[in-house]
Amino acid sequence: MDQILAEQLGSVQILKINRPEALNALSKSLVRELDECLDRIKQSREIRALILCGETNFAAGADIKDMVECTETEAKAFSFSPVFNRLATLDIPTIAAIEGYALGGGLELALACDLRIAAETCKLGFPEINLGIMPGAGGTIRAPRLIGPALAKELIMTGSMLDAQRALSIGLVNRVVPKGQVCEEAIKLACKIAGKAPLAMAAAKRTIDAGLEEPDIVSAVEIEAKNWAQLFNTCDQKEGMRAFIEKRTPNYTGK
Ligand code: DAK
Repeated sequence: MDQILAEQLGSVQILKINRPEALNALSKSLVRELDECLDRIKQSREIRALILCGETNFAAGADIKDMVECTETEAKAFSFSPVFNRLATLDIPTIAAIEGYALGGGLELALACDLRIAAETCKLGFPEINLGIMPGAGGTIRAPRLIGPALAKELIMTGSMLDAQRALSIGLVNRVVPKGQVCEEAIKLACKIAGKAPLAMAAAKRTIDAGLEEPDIVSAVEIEAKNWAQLFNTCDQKEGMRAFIEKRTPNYTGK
C-alpha cells in the first residue's frame, strides 16, 4: 500500500501521509516515498504549492519500532534530516495541514514547511525526551527560530503536548480551524498563493530563510536588495506591473 497518497488539484500538489494503523508514524520507507515525491515536485514546472497532510493524524513521530535497536551508525543512516531539508528548501510554498497528532518527527516535518494550519483538536509536541532521545530532524534548530529558545526549550525539555490554541498563541502554527476543515483551508490558502508570480514567490521564500541565517542585519538587507533587483529581469515583474496599470488580472508564466 502507498504510504504517501499524491493528488494534484490544478497547480497545487497534495501529499497525504497514509499509515493510519500507526497514527501516520514515519517509517524509513515512508520517508523514502516522500523523498521520491519531492523529486517529482522539484522537476515539475506546473506545481506551484504543496500541501502535506494526513487523514485523522498528521504524524505521531518517527516509527519507534524502526529505531529501537539502532546503533549510533544506524541512527546516523536514518535519512530524515536530508529529506526534511529538501522539503524546506523547495522553491514553492509548502503548507502542513495538521489534524490529530503532530509529534516528534511529525512536528519536525511540519516545521520544515513554510506555513502550518492546525485543527482545533490537534496536539503538537516533542515527546523524544520521554524516549531517552532528543529531536534530531530539525526540531532543536527550527523550533527556536520560530517560537524563540525559551519556549522551544520548554517544549523539548518537558516532552509535553500543546493544544492548537496554545500553538497559535506562540506562533508555532499560523491558523487554527475546526476539526475536519484543515485540508479544505490549506487548499484555499495554497490556491491563493499558487496564483502569484512563482519566481517572486521563490525569491521571497529564499530571502526570508537567508535572512534568518544571517546574523548581520546590514548583510541580510543587502541580500534582500540583490534578490529584489533580480526580479526586474523577469517577465512576471513586467506582467504584474503592466497588469496593474492596465487594470487587468496578471497572467504569470514563471519566466
Ligand atoms: N512509532 C511507531 N508506532 C506508533 C507511534 C510511533 N511514533 N505512535 C503510535 N504508534 C502506533 C502504536 O504503537 C499503536 O500500534 P499498535 O500497538 O496498535 O500496533 C498505534 O500506533 C496506536 O497508538 P496508541 O495505541 O498508542 O494510540 P493512543 O491514542 O493511545 O496514543 C499517542 C496516541 C500519539 C499519544 C501515542 O501513540 C504515542 O505516544 N505515540 C508515540 C509518540 C512519540 O513518542 N513520538 C516521537 C517518536 S521519536 C532522526 C531524527 C529524528 C527522528 C527520527 C530520525 N534522524 C536524524 C535520522 C524522530 C524521532 C521521533 O519522532
